[in-house]
Amino acid sequence: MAEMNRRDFLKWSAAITAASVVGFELSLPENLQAVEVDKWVKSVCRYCGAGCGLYIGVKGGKVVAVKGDDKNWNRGYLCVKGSYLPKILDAPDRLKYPMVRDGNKWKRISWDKAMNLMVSKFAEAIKKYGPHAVGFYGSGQSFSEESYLANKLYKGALGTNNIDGNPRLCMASAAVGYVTSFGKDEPMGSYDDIYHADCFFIIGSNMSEAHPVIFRLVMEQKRKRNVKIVVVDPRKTLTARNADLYLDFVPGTDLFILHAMAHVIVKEKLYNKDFFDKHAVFKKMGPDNKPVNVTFDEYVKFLEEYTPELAEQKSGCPKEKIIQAARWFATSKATMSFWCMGINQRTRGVWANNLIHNLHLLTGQICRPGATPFSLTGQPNACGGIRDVGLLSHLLPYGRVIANEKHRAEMEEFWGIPKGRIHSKPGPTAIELFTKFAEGEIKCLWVVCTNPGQSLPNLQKYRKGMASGDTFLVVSEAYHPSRTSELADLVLPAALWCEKEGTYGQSERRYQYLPQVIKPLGEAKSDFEVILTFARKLLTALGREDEAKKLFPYKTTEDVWNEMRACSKNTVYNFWGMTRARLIKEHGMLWPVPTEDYPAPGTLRRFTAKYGDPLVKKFDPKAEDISFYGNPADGNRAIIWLRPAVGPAEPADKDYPFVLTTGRLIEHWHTGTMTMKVPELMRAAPQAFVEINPKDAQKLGIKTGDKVRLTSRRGSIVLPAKVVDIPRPGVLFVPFHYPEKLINDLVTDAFDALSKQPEFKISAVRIEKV
Ligand SMILES: Nc1nc2c(c(=O)[nH]1)N[C@H]1C(S)=C(S)[C@@H](COP(=O)(O)OP(=O)(O)OC[C@H]3O[C@@H](n4cnc5c(=O)[nH]c(N)nc54)[C@H](O)[C@@H]3O)O[C@H]1N2
Ligand SMILES: Nc1nc2c(c(=O)[nH]1)N[C@H]1C(S)=C(S)[C@@H](COP(=O)(O)OP(=O)(O)OC[C@H]3O[C@@H](n4cnc5c(=O)[nH]c(N)nc54)[C@H](O)[C@@H]3O)O[C@H]1N2
Ligand code: SF4
Ligand SMILES: [Mo]
Repeated sequence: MAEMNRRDFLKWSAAITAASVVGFELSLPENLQAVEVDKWVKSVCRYCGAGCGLYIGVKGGKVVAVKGDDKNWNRGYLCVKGSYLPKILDAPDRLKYPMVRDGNKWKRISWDKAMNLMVSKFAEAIKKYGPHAVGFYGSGQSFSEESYLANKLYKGALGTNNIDGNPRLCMASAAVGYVTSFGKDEPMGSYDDIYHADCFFIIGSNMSEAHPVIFRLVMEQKRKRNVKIVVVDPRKTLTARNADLYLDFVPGTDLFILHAMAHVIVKEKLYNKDFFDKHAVFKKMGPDNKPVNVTFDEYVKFLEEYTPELAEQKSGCPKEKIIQAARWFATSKATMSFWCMGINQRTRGVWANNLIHNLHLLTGQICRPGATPFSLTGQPNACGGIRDVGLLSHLLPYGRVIANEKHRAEMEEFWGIPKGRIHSKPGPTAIELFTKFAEGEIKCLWVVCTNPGQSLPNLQKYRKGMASGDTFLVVSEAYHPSRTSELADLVLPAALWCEKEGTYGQSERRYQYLPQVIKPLGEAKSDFEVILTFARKLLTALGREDEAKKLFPYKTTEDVWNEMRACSKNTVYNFWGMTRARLIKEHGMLWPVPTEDYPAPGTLRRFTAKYGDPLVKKFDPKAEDISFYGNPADGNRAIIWLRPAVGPAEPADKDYPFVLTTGRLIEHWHTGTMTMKVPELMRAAPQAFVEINPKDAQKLGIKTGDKVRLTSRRGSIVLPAKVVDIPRPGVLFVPFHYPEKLINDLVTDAFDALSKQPEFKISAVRIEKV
């Protein structure tokens, strides 16, 4: 393992991909094979939203190994990151004690002093300026119970919606996409569909590196059955290399491709009229920015101009490929789409999501085994802990929204707080929250389980705000210094993953329980304990001791879990039947699970009574089978949207002739705080680089290893070049993992008007040799 270079490593870790393609199985390196342990404890990987089940091997009070759970959906497979999880726990820079800033130095303080300082700062700001003077920035990696508590404290107790999280950078467009197309969030299908689909349409997702175990299951099907894989991506990634049909194009132009596919489907009459007549309506935005219904004929007319020829001209993708993709999509027995940040991190991210849903609704490739639009979730708990719990500034728990008076009243009653307590205006989203903090409108901000000092776009603007001496920044972190904690006034040591307990909700509506397996390192505490203590102390400091007791009476995370179950009960998210005891026993359960005796694993397919959704009859008693009951306003139908094709905010131009796109490598997790503590992963992917196509490199006289400078309208950076036939000509790729090379200094903070998700995938840059 030690001698592996990145190529060997990829080959191996993509046991994954390669194994299924070339037909051999690769085993894990020797040092990862099961070692001797005192016990194995069932849990879940803490990295990606795939949510692989695993067992944690404990010996002498230490975590010494993990192995895949063969009874869970991942059937015992883990990717490299998951396999090396034990090594993140006792890295030398783990934060063991609360630390307070003392000029340019850090001073250790006691938990009592830390909490008192934090409480006094927050209470003072609230007393002086009102509740909107404080804020919270959370994470799709926190446990659901932690996020639920923070949400209740801010929205329910303090009465401010100044609470958002990193899923705004990640899943917001997917969430708003589901809501606008189907009335409610979350995928309707499940991983089980992989076993039934015979066409996989993968767009804007590098599954082989970012969701390797899911991709492995897909590749397995390819080896066993006659399935087709279509990949749409401006980079010829490992995922694309495994496609039967690969569509490459200029970043930001894929709305034209999706429209052209619909155009072909309509022109060749490959649609399913029975299906959309019964289950969909067509809509466009009217002149006053209100949606209006239109007919199928109007939709056909709208599509007329979006010919494959136009798409080729705009995107650079040959029209024959677009036509072929459309035919396979429509005529396969069952088509399953996967997409991720190539679609979501866009100024037209919601529209792009809608266009994918359109294709499924137009062809009836939905709500039966194998046919489903499946948005891949980034973080392990972006679904359960953020989208479902409602920890975004416009949301309330379980499908309720701030803007809806009835929803606010429901939550006020449920939480037992005065009517009108929940503020009626949606709060600031990630970028807006940090803008308000930079401008001093928010005086105190608490960042938990995320590293915005590295992961926000147009970074220097927001880093300056975080560093400002006039405001108070608290960061709950497991490691210190991180690119955020270095800017903080107070840092609180966080227990990691298996040092605490809680629940994750993952890509396919799958909830899983993660037990505490070992004691936290040093004086680290679970975020749950810290948020709960802070909530009580802050309310007390505000003279509201009674409310502190009444709203935050919990002793354990299970108490909170039970409140969450009750909160979901009469909603389309109903998971009342997922008791803690059941989650401990089962290998994940998929909501809806309405009753405690509802059989595990729960609901594999939503919106179809025939394939087992127990809520169809409740919400739409007259439905025979399919009902999009999340959208009663349109008669329980889904919406096919007429969304014009619009390009990115900052396309390449004369001054900045290249498109910079950013993203992930299989070895590293986001800002690297965890995976960069694993020597094996570090050796395989030791440093930042910029990928450039050989044709561009030749023109510019750039060779692999040469130092090049990238410059955008916002900043510049020097990186070693890697000349490789992955990005198409005109495209440069830089991973955002490396803390010493902040690529986000260059990235635009333009965001989608509907989801407020930034366009991390497209910034114009120029490149020169230095
Ligand atoms: N190894 C690893 N795995 C991870 C993570 C990690 O940090 N490391 N993070 C997790 C998280 S939170 C997330 S959100 C996911 C992200 O998972 P992915 O979205 O799959 O990963 P990315 O590398 O961000 O980008 C995906 C692809 O979008 C393509 N792309 C760029 N521009 C465009 C465009 O205009 N249109 C289209 N259609 N595609 C475009 C890129 O070329 C890239 O291949 O990964 C999760 N899994
Ligand atoms: N250029 C570019 N930028 C991007 C993206 C991109 O594709 N390109 N993708 C965006 C996306 S999709 C995402 S999801 C974000 C991710 O960005 P971040 O959320 O900022 O990145 P992470 O490294 O996951 O940060 C999690 C932090 O929490 C700490 N931590 C781990 N466990 C715990 C815990 O239990 N408690 C506490 N308190 N802390 C803990 C980790 O050490 C780490 O510092 O980045 C976004 N930024
Ligand atoms: S695929 Fe995702 S959940 Fe599974 S082991 Fe890898 S990082 Fe963990
Ligand atoms: Mo993400």
